[in-house]
Amino acid sequence: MHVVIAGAGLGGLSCAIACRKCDPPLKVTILERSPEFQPIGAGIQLPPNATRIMEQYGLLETLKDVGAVVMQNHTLRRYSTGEVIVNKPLGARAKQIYGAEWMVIHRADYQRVLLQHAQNLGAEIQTGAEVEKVCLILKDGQRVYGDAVIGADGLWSVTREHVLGRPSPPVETGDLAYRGTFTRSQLRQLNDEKVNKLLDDSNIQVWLGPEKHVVFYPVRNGTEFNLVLIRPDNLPSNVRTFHGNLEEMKDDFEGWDPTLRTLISCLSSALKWKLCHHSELETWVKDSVALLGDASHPTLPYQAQGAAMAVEDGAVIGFLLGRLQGNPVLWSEESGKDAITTTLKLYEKLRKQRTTVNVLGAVQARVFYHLPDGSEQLERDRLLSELPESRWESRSKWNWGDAEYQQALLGFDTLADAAEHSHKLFEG
Ligand SMILES: Cc1cc2nc3c(=O)[nH]c(=O)nc-3n(C[C@H](O)[C@H](O)[C@H](O)COP(=O)(O)OP(=O)(O)OC[C@H]3O[C@@H](n4cnc5c(N)ncnc54)[C@H](O)[C@@H]3O)c2cc1C
Ligand SMILES: *[C@@H]1O[C@H](CO)[C@@H](O)[C@H](O)[C@H]1NC(C)=O
Ligand SMILES: *[C@@H]1O[C@H](CO)[C@@H](O)[C@H](O)[C@H]1NC(C)=O
Ligand SMILES: CC(=O)N[C@H]1CO[C@H](CO)[C@@H](O)[C@@H]1O
Repeated sequence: MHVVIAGAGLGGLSCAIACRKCDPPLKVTILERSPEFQPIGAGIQLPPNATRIMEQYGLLETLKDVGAVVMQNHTLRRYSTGEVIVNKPLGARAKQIYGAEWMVIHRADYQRVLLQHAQNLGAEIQTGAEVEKVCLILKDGQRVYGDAVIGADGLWSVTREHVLGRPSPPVETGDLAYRGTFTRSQLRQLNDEKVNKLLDDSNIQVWLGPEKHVVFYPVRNGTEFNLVLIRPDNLPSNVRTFHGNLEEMKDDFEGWDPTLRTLISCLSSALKWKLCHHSELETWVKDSVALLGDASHPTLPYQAQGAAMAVEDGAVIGFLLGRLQGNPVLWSEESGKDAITTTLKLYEKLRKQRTTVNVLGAVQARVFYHLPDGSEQLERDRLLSELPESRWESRSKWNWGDAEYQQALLGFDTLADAAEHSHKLFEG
């Protein structure tokens, strides 16, 4: 079976690895628009169920070798003082409860590791190959054939248009993100005791304020740090990314924790990203074409699940297509088309409900993160500060603090789920 994947982002590469890991492996061709892989992006989080997939790919140690850092706590702070509202322990607890650690990494390092692994396993990658129409014809006129085509071409997917039969651009959320990084030595030079403390903790630090929040964590084994500032969108609607204006950023966060303001002053550049998402698409699959990742369910990044969901999607597709290829009754090159559609429809069914919960959860997280000062905010901070540091087994009005919600989000075994639900299809 030949699988053609449009897009060598995190989701597309995960899909390629899963397809090559099947026994026997599927033939995989990845078409990537960019002429070369550039170290684009900043920090990205790998919550437990993404690290779990990486463990199944045998890549956990490799990721650590290129600088992934295990997070010990998720710390929420009050924007104006930096005072800790609550500290949710991750570290050994994440491993114990969700079966895997919570890590952070630079996106470029993550992509490089997945790319290398996909290539080592025999996936073929064509760069400078921009998919224009799904049949598949490349911009330079070349035609590519595949038994299955996976649209892993991200937020502004063209395969999405093919699947839906009409344009369906992502929807502006009203928020934007500034993203920048600095080196440890840059921050050390500040000689600021509070900044040094932040550098020494392996924590995801979040400052919560009205309409805005800020996230800070290490990448590249703590030699660099990632800062994300979220605020109401003020980019024109046709602009997706733009150079951040450092003066504007300082003004935006006037009155916030002086330590945070010190960090912002230390940035030498930042990119401004419009944050888009999509309410549930009516379908992800048309004939032998399926969407994954940001092409099918772009989300606000407030639960750190965008890349995790993409990686999980890819793993499930590879698993299911591998099962199909291994079933001589269902699959033959001449008669397999319908079976591919049925298999991809099963993928859609398995993944759609879960990713919808995440997209909506991220919208709820926005409300939670951005409460204006006042009684509701005081109530939030009080409820959070009462959560028991070590146990975290209780319910909460807010998903972030709700043990049951977090278990459903992070403790879900998507591959076991796929194995269970594909049994009927493949074993009859
Ligand atoms: C450059 C970049 C930087 C990012 N940085 C961060 C970050 O720092 N932190 C964070 O949390 N999230 C970041 N994200 C978003 C996060 O990576 C996504 O939520 C997640 O990776 C979804 O994965 P995906 O594979 O669906 O899409 P993406 O990772 O967006 O990958 C899509 C891929 O498809 C390629 N492509 C697009 N159109 C075509 C076409 N027509 N033909 C062929 N190829 C095409 C793109 O070049 C890209 O390689 C970034 C995304 C991108 C593209
Ligand atoms: C990461 O940094 C620590 C020190 O902070 C060091 O002991 C370790 O060897 C480093 N790991 C890698 C893979 O470079
Ligand atoms: C981080 O979490 C660990 C346990 O996971 C705890 O012992 C430690 O005190 C926490 N540190 C900080 C700085 O929050
Ligand atoms: C897909 C995946 O790896 N899921 C894991 C999520 O976490 C649970 C533990 O709660 C594991 O059992 C799953 O394997």
